[in-house]
Amino acid sequence: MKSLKNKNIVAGLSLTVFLLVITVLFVFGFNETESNQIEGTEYAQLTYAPEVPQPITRDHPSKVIVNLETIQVTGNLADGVKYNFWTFGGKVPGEFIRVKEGDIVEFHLENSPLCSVPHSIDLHAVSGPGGGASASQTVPGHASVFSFKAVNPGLYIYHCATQPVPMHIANGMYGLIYVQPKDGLSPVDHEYYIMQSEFYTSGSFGEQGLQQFSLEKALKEDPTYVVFNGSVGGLSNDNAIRANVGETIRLFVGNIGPNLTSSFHIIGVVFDKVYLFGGTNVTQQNVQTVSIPAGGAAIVEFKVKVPGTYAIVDHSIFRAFNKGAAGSLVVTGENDKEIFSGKQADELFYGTDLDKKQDINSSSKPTTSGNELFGNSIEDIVAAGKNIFSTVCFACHQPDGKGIPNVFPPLAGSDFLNANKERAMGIVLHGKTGLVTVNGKQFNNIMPPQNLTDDQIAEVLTYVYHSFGNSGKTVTKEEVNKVRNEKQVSLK
Ligand code: HEC
Ligand SMILES: [Cu+2]
Repeated sequence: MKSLKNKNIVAGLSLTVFLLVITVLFVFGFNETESNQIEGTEYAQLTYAPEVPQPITRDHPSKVIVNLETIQVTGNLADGVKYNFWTFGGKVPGEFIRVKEGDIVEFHLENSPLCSVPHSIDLHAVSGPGGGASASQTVPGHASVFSFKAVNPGLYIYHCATQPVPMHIANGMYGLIYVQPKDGLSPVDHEYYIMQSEFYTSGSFGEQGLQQFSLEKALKEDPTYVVFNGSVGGLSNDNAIRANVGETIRLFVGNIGPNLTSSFHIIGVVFDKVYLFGGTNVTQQNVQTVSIPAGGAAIVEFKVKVPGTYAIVDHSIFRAFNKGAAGSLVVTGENDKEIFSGKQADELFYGTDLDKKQDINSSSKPTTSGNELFGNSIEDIVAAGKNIFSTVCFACHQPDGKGIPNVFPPLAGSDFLNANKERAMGIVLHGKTGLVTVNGKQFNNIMPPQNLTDDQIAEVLTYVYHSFGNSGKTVTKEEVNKVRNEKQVSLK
């Protein structure tokens, strides 16, 4: 009797515990698996830089099919500079892939029958050996399929992982995949895709024609080109990103390298929020420059406040001015003079301590002039001018006189220069701003007045006219002196 009663109690108790466990499982466990349940199948939207696929609005994970084709194409690395790019989707950088945290991604890597070598993909968003590399090795004319779960949200690089891997990467095989966090990100007015990368070419910067990959330069980590979105100008003019005053912008920025770390910066913009390394936390607010490692990414957000063209650069600044790492953000709309006044005055300034100033000047000015080191023959004048050119002018107009597309006009074969020698003297004497058209290309930049003597200006211009395929004119110091005085008279 007693034992029977005990048995009943035990049975009753276990039933209660059982029901409790079921309830707990139901309330917490089952509900949770419901919101994580894969529902439906869809094709990923893919976009070319600088576009980013629309935010994903569904509130559940799905099976997402990605079709990405590897294909080799010959394209422009810079004006007149050709390169045989190896690509994901036909362009550099490869197409932007957007999926959502928890999605099952069914990846189809299709290697074009026109390719000469096998390709594959390593997605940094994948948890698994090689990031998909061995599962996706694909010979030309084949397609490989593998699946992965987008477990970790964030912004990730993808790249080819076929031997020799560095060469496949250096030839253009990379892009970005964004695994949108479950809860999404705050809405913004524009999202854009920017990828920084390096090219190592057999010829020097700007050398025309088809360029070969240079293993030697790649090993020295000495790129010929550092570019945004695949080429010099890949993020400028028609390829620039755009917004209106008052709008918010989110940039998904990748840096594949293959060697260098990027010091990503927009001149005249402070990043309101930075998701460093492309992770999911806002790691800092109010940031000027973001460091992006090779094979890494970052997300930056900011609001544009006044109109104008903003230069997007790698602040390792020689890369921006001399290797192509410059793009633009064009902002249109109403000005706000309180945020930024623009130039309010340009007044004469005579210096605070004239003696000191002269000292500084004389030590920084080129010391060579026809009177000192050289004689008076045309060869001597040209030689003296060459010295001045390679101390002063070369920094902007480049040692070969070809300038930099969109930034510094060429002196080599310049129709503008050759047309009018007095005008050229005036420019070296007084500087030049505003629009100028040289050989059909427009420039709108600033050349500061060059603090040179009449002798030196005569020499450097004679050198320039006798070099770089120019018209062979000679400029004398008397002519320069005349232009100098005319200008002074006309100023009064
Ligand atoms: C700090 C950079 C810089 C330096 C240094 C410089 N220039 Fe320029 N130069 C420019 C820019 C920028 C322009 C175009 C200005 C514009 O857009 O209005 C220009 C324009 C010119 C032009 C007219 C356009 C053309 O291509 O024919 C001449 C000629 C010229 N420079 C000669 C020289 C000479 C000679 C020197 C050296 C004594 C020199 N510059 C030094 C930046 C520079
Ligand atoms: Cu490849």
